[in-house]
Amino acid sequence: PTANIGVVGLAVMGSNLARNLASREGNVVAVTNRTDAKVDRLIEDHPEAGFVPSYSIADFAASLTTPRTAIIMVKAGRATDAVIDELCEVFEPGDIIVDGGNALFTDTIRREAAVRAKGINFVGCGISGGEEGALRGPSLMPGGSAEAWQTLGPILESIAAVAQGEPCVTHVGTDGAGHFVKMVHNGIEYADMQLIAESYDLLRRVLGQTPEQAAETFAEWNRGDLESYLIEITAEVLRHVDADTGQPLVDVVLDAAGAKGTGSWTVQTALDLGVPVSGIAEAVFARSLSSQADVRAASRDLPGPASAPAVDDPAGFVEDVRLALYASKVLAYAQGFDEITAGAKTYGWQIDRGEVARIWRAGCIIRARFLDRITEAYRDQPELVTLLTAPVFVEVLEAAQQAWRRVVSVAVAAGVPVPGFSAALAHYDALRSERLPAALIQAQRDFFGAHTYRRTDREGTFHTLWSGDRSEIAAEA
Ligand code: 2AM
Repeated sequence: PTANIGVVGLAVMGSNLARNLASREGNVVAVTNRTDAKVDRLIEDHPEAGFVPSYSIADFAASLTTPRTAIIMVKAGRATDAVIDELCEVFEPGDIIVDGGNALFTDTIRREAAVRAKGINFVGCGISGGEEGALRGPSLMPGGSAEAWQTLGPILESIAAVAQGEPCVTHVGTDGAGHFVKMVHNGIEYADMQLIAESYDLLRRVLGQTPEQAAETFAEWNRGDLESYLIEITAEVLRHVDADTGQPLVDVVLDAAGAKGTGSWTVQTALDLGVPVSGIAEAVFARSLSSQADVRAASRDLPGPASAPAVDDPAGFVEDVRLALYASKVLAYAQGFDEITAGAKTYGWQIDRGEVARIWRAGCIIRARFLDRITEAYRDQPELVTLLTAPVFVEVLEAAQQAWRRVVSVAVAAGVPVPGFSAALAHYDALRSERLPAALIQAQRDFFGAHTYRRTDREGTFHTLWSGDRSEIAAEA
């Protein structure tokens, strides 16, 4: 055996990850794939990598030094289970199987338990950054045991993206913690993209900016607090002209957004955990709505406002939109971190949220200057209840909240949908409220279903005899 790390599954992501591994000092990389041709192709195209090829799982296992460490890069779902089963046949106790696919964290929890029962380590590892990230340095979110991290950690540190001298990888937590955090990362990505899209829509529909002018606005924003990969590529996309028609590309792309499901997982999981991630949910729903061609066609002639309100100070409005975007983004990230907090509690993970923000600073789609502030906020206050009250974000919200309200008001008056901005603002105002109308909802529930309520002034659980004399009785908790 000569290889210290192996990759099973040599489609684009797997090949790129294998090449990344091979390019780092000290790694010798074993590779295999169900279809032999992909192995041959990789070896042929990249002789410099010094790969150790195998054409069976048994030979692959034999080519690895112990503890054997293999990263599975196959299609999430049944293929992953099939490859895990094959590896378990030939691996020995103490060896390490890593799933680098986009697995649902509950699958990872199930697989980890099954593989651990055989004495083999199983690590679900979220990998973000797409094909380019896999090749040049992704953000890596491994779960699994501390024992597996001992061996795997240095290997993953060698290939991860680097932010301010630190590799974008940490041992997130046990079993499915890594895939859970990767899922939330993707949910936040949906929210971030939706908020940028709403900003763009306002610039065009309220101010009448051309895509080129909007590109300038985003490029300008990218020089300040909002500096991020997504803002940067937004400017590039908006500037791009379609070769066929000479039109801005954004005007010829069909306005129906696709999704691969990880955003939905984030929201479904949040519903199960009872965590309001309305910013992420609105982003997922906005994509669904965009793809409802029949409902949109049927609704096109519904009445809207007669005229859009005139904006007397266009530059002021642009700055308002920037602040609304920033504030909404703070809310969306706070919601994502709330979900991580709740997930950690429910599944028994010790997740250092500052570390999570730290490893998202490079390599992944949501990389941004902003994540430095989240990292620092959690470093200063590791037990922070909500990101919103970190001094750095209080300052942002203070500076932005009036502008945020103006933007939502103008959008509503103009009939331009801003589900992300307005959901974030509603969340913010609900959290600020001393009293919520939840009191009325509890009383209604008690009325029709005897669901009982608690009181602000006394301990205990109570029920009003709504269909009797309407006196109050103590109820069983
Ligand atoms: P293939 O090249 O033989 O199709 C992405 O599709 C990767 O997952 C490919 O490397 C593919 O192998 C692999 N894959 C898909 N289903 C698989 C399975 N059931 N067993 C092993 N590998 C599989």
